[in-house]
Amino acid sequence: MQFLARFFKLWPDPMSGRPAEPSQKFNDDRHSPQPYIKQKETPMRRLAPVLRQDGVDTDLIALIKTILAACKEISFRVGQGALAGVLGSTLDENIQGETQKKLDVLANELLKDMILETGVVKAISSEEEDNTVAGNPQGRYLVTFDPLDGSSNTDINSLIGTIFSILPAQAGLDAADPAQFLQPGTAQLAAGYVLYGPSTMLALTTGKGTRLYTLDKTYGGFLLTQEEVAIPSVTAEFAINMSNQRYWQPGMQAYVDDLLLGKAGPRGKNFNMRWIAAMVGDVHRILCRGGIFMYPTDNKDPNKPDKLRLMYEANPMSFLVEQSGGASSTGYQRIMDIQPVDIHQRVAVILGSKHEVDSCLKYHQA
Ligand code: FDP
Repeated sequence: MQFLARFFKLWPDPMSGRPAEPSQKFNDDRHSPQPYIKQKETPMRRLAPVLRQDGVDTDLIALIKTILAACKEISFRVGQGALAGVLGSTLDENIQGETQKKLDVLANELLKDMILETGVVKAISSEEEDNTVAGNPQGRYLVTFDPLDGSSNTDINSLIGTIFSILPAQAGLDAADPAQFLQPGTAQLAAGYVLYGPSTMLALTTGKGTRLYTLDKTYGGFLLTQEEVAIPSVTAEFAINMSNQRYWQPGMQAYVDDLLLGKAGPRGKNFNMRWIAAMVGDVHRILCRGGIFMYPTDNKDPNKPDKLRLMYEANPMSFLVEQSGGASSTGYQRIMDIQPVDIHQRVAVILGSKHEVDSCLKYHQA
């Protein structure tokens, strides 16, 4: 009897459709340090009416829908896994000297072709393209994207995603000129990612908050499943590749040392750690329940002090995080204020729950 009572307490109430009461297990200090946040119930709505309500331009809506059409196809192929025959590496290397995955190539081709076909895009820039690719000289938009973030996760059937950022086209610059992309993150008109996980989800902002949508595979479109993302400002969860600790700058080493000391240290509370090794997965967790994500500067390879790319990783993620009440910095500067100098530029990234990001930044000032 006791077992049955416990079982039904965890099951959603069939009458109200409300989530079941959280079990104590999920609020355990060691496993889920976040307080249980009851999400506002969100009416199921399709993407286009939500964007129209936000006052988004018709051409921009059409462009976003095209990007998502490509992502739906990527989602389908990712979901097919080994059956799709697209896993494994090609023999090519991209500009960063990384071996391209077949899925990277495929996702890149799909996005590039479909975006350029819209006619509203002046040029695209992609992680997988050495140079920008010109589109319609009269196009009003520029799109920069990482077709498949977290690509080391592809062969292990783990989280991956597509990240995109839309900028205004610049008058007076040729469609083939990469300089038109060198705009700070504050110029972004829209940014988002599509996460290929157990469900396919879209996080999107056009500057009116961040919303989450879920791909309804029965009808083939994205439905609004969280109207307003709000990152809790306080957290006890951090994400960083700890194996690089000895290569970090002293400020970052001291900050993480204090997190690890937990209750016994100056922070006076225990922290939990998560690392998905795909920025898109780690940022998604932060949008859902808070936390801090860091990929700091290190001296492991003097030619590559920073890992993540400004234009198609750090900027769009910073836009989504700031629009959810979070913060995003290199440690010394707000990421979205950086004036880019190169389309494949790399930056240090510290983003997430506002108070925790502020705490981390204090160690950088010392
Ligand atoms: P990946 O190289 O697999 O594409 O984009 C860079 C990135 O993944 C991020 O998505 C991820 O957060 C990070 O690199 C993983 O870095 P580590 O290999 O150091 O774990």
